[in-house]
Amino acid sequence: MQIVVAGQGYVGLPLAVRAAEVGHRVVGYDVDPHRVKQLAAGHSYVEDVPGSRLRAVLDSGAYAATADTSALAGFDVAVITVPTPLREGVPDLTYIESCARTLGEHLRPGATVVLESTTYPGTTEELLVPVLEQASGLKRGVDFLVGFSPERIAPGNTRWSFEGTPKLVSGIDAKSLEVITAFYDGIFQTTVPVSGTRVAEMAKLIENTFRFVNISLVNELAMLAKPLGVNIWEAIDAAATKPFGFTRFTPGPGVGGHCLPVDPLFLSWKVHQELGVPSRFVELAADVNRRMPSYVVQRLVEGLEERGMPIHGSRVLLLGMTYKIDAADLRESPSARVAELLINLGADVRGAEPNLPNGDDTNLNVPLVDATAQEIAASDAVVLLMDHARFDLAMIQQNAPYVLDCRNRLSGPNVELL
Ligand code: SAJ
Repeated sequence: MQIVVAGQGYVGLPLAVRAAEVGHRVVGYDVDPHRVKQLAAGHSYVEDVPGSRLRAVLDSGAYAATADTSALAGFDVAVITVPTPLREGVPDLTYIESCARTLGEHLRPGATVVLESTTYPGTTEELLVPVLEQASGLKRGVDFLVGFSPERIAPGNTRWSFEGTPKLVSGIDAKSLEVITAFYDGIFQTTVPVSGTRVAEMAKLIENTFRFVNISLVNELAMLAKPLGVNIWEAIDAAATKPFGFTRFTPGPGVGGHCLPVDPLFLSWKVHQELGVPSRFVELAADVNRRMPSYVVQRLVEGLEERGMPIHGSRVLLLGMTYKIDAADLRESPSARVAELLINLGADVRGAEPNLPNGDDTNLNVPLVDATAQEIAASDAVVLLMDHARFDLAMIQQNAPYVLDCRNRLSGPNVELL
């Protein structure tokens, strides 16, 4: 079939390439001409899509990247994978709206549109469908089909492949569900049809709110365990021996990325808008997770003071500036917040991030250095924020005068655990 995937980011590009690999003719549409140029040249900027796979579907002619809307004509299925950011706590659906308008102008009878962007329950039927009808003059369910299917991209997750991750599918009516299920059956090993788009929209928010709240739980317990004289890491490991009814999460310097700090707030915003009541779990979890960078800094200040050093003027090396272990993504990184707080206290802060070659245009607020033995030995304190596989942990442990370990990877007289 003729497929359009609108938005060629970390969600859209893997879907577009996979759809091309299974035999569809795919147009990867993006409004960013720089991205389109990179894709057309066979350069993948998505870590889970190797350049070799992109070039293979380009060379076969099964995939083409474009910013030209005329290339959207005649699609059988269009999938919307555009960003849905929060702006001061309010969901910004303008990308969905403008994309729907563009697709609507090319919508023809018999075609199908699927929304994958994470959003609050009701978006598909209250926003997407009316815009498609208005732009096309066609009628939902009669002339065209619509549904929602949340993305479950897990950047860097080697255990679950893109096509091996079960895919929730939904439609505004039975025919939409049938066609959308058949489309995704050709791409994913397992599809899971649900009764309506609101269920699918809500399921996605439940998935990430579950993580967000449970990470905040262990973060709060980490802050409470230390004054209670309990090693939270050992206690969590012990709890994790329970073979049922427990999911293991670990404390850290905060919750970053483009999913977890954002998705749950879509839910709390919608609940507040529609029902006028707070989502207390989400708001409390956000508060606890937002406090973790300050807690890391507080522990570092205390650790340096115990060693007779004021934070002001101390040389601090932060290990791991990206938001997630072994990821090359800085979005909402708690490490950047830790750096900002330390700079405000007058510390001399450097960062080591092996997943971003030094000198990368990262807009980071600290200079990037290599985590060499010399650099580590010359620091007054080292903070292990992300235990990237590229770090030589033994060397760090041997050379650091004092390490605040936020990942429970080191041990020794010079090491303190978060
Ligand atoms: N984090 C903790 N403690 C934990 C787990 C995570 O502090 O126990 C922190 C991480 O350091 C990071 C943040 O939370 O800063 C988010 O981590 P994440 O493992 O949830 O990774 P993400 O943000 O890439 O989440 C994505 C999500 N995928 C989708 O939304 C489709 C999430 O649902 C996946 O579970 C996750 O990938 C994954 O498992 O890789």
